[in-house]
Amino acid sequence: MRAPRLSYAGLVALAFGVSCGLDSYGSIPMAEGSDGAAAGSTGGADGAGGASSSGAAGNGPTVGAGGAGTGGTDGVGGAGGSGGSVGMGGATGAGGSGGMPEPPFCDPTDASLLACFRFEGDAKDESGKTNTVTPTNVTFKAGVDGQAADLKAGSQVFIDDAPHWDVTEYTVELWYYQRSHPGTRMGLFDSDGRYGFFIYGQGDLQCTRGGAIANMQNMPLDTWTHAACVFGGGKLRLYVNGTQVEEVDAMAPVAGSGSNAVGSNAPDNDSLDGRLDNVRIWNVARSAADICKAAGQQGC
Ligand SMILES: [Ca+2]
Ligand SMILES: [Ca+2]
Repeated sequence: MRAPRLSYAGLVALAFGVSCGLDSYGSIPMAEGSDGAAAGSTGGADGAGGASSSGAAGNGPTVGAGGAGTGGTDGVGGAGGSGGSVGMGGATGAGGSGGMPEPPFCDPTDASLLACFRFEGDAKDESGKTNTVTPTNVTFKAGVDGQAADLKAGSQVFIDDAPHWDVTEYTVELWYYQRSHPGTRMGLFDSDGRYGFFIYGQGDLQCTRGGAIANMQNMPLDTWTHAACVFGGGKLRLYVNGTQVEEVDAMAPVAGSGSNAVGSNAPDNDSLDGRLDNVRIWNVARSAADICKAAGQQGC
């Protein structure tokens, strides 16, 4: 993009036209002042138009540069320097238009997304799949991203079984906050008979698939942690805060008839004492870079 060039006369006109304003230019015995103010008005309008149209279309910097060029050209073309100056304002506006929009956190057009909960005051599944969801003893409190589901003994977000829960790969990713250690275990997510994501003992975070376990011990209480279980290609992986901490061999889940639960075992018991936020379950093995980004890390 090329910035408009202002003549010296234009700059003078700009100074008068802008600093004096319409109310006062009439008192200045210079015709240029009057011309500058009029031309500036035209240039300004064109510049703003360029920025506005490119921003609304969301076409990014390329079209944005076109908008700036139009504003600048009109400004220079005007008799007054103030036109060119305001034209540059159009260029600034176009720069802010940004690129292609990011998909939403819960993208209902993503066929691999089986369930998605943001817990913004409700336990609504926003995956676009047909899931029957039944929350029990769940309230909503501060989370890592807006609100979170707050759970305690007897709490769960139950999801009925459906054919799409029979998978050969999967990813469960979420933020959790644990308030106390379990008597036996606490469920983060369980797809009954297929796979699970639990906390045992004194903060022993476990991805379970059949007899295989990928785990990390001594996880802290009262701390928000991003955690993910990923299964694909015969490997079960646990990620903590976007970094893989263990990988073990495992067999793929077999088709079954199990129900699912967020925040407890399925079908019941072993509830989490704590909070969950931004829970997503997929029928694919998400990449290390995907998990790293979901955890909010840089340089993934
Ligand atoms: Ca949330
Ligand atoms: Ca179970």
